[in-house]
Amino acid sequence: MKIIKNPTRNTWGELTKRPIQSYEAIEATVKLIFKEVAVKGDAAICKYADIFDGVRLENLKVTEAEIQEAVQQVSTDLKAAIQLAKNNIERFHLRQKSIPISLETMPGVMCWLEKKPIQKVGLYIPGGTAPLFSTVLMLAIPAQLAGCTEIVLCSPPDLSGKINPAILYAAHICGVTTIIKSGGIPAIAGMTFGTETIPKVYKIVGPGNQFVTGAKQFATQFGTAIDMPAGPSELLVFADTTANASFVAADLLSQAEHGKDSQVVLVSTSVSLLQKVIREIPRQLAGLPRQEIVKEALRKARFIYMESEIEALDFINEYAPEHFIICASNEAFFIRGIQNAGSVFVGNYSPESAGDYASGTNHTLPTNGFARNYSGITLDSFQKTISFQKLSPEGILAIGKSIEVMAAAEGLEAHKNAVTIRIKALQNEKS
Ligand code: HSO
Ligand code: ZN
Repeated sequence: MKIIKNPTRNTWGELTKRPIQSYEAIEATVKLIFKEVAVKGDAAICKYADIFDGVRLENLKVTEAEIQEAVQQVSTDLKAAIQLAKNNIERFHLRQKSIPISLETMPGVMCWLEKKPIQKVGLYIPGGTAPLFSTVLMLAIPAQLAGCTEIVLCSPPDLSGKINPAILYAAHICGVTTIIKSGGIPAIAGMTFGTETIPKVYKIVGPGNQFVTGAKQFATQFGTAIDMPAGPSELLVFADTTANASFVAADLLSQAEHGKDSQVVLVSTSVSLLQKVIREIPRQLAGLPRQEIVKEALRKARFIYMESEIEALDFINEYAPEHFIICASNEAFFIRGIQNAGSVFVGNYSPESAGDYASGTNHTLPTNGFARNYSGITLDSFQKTISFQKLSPEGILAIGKSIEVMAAAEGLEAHKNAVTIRIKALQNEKS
């Protein structure tokens, strides 16, 4: 773990690159599985559960009995913790309900917007080494608050054909309507086309590996919306001498334990802080169970010294981190200046874990530089905005002439006529 000092701007492109695989490598597999699921439905889903998850499924859809069994299995402690997190996430996402917007742009011309839920949504919860039931909360809570009527959840089963009880419990208390034992490309294909058991959805959200991400991107060709092109999780910390090196090391490790492909970056205006963190990491690492994963992820870690805060901020905006922790005396400068980040954690007592689980913000966030042009999940991710208008006779008379002139200038006579016919009718009524 070496310190990169004052990297020149022409090296930033390389320094901000993420360690990810290209879509081309998996494209053929994605296409093949989509085709099979479209034609054979459940049979294809079960075939791939056998191949990828090593399990012969008796039932694709989780039964009520399985849910009740899971409810029994989750400890009282965990239920209470989930409840606290759920309350905060619910309250913060409920606050995101926007005030209705309406405006009479001219006398008699009333315009307004209404938000409507995306009726059918699909939530993807990855399998793998950590059962991410917290992600169920992050997706299902806003979906339910938005008013989605069909909330489908897909997650891969384990070798005994079961989904982790905490995932089932979280889905159960957050209003998920159908839980399907399917993961990876087949699950995304299933929700895209619909099968005998899997409902077809209009939008698919949630994290996943490169296969899931590739499949989600492919799904858009069939009219399914997706949240964002997700990639491996990442964290960038800016820390100066006011930061606590042990806290910073702990945060970097918390991100690194997600997966071998996770990336952590520390940017600092203090060489001594960087050195302290680098010394602290192995100490804390020694006590962690997921050492192999962390060590591999740390190989791609970056420790960067920047002389100036302005340069540091420019670099951070170019990197566009999924998570950005600010531990600096001049925190207001970074809060004001950050343009590209998924979620920002301010001060020494705001670990990423707070947002990952329980503070109330969402942890489904843009990675791989997509924080430049995408937002994380919010209530809006589960709704559309419909515009409305109502014109009175006074209104059509007020803007009619302009519409006629514009329509004529575009050579669209029928458009013009739709107005002229009304104006004439109103004039006839008067006379
Ligand atoms: N850091 C992950 C979310 C997560 N962490 C779930 C723990 N559980 C992506 O924001
Ligand atoms: Zn995390």
